[in-house]
Amino acid sequence: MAKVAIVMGSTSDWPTMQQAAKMLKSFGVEFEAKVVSAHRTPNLLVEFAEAAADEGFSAIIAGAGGAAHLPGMIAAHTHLPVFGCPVKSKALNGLDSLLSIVQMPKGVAVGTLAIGEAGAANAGLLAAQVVALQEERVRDAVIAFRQQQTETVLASSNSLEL
Ligand code: RP5
Repeated sequence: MAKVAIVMGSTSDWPTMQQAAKMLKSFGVEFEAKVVSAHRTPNLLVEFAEAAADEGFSAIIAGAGGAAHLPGMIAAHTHLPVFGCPVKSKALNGLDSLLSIVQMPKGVAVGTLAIGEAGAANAGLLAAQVVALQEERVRDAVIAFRQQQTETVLASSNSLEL
């Protein structure tokens, strides 16, 4: 069964990154979550990223805040798709995280999501869509989720009153 890795620079990123985990769980996608810091555990980063494909991961979600090198450094050590999540920082509200992740030079790709929880949730959704290419069960769950979401929005607009 395909699985997804969720890595983050610090345990302080977990409140944000657990949105990705919740999304994957809702689709029945197996995942592993762990702290891997580009700055504080650089050797673990290389070890993890180099082994990720052989470990059976289909995609990697990487979240970090501030000078957020983690997604780019992981992408440099694997051919797996990497989805980068900018975590809101205290000093600059995540704009620093976003710019650190999004401006990858040509040749090494990181798919960058929105700052904060919405981005992390969408990273989970994107990773599930990657898994859905191989697993019909997950594809059906993603389609059902999208249909349900559309129906909820359509129904909510019926309740608008002056
Ligand atoms: C980054 O530094 C982490 O991704 C986190 O967003 C930020 C702050 O980390 P802590 O000081 O809270 O551990 O590496």
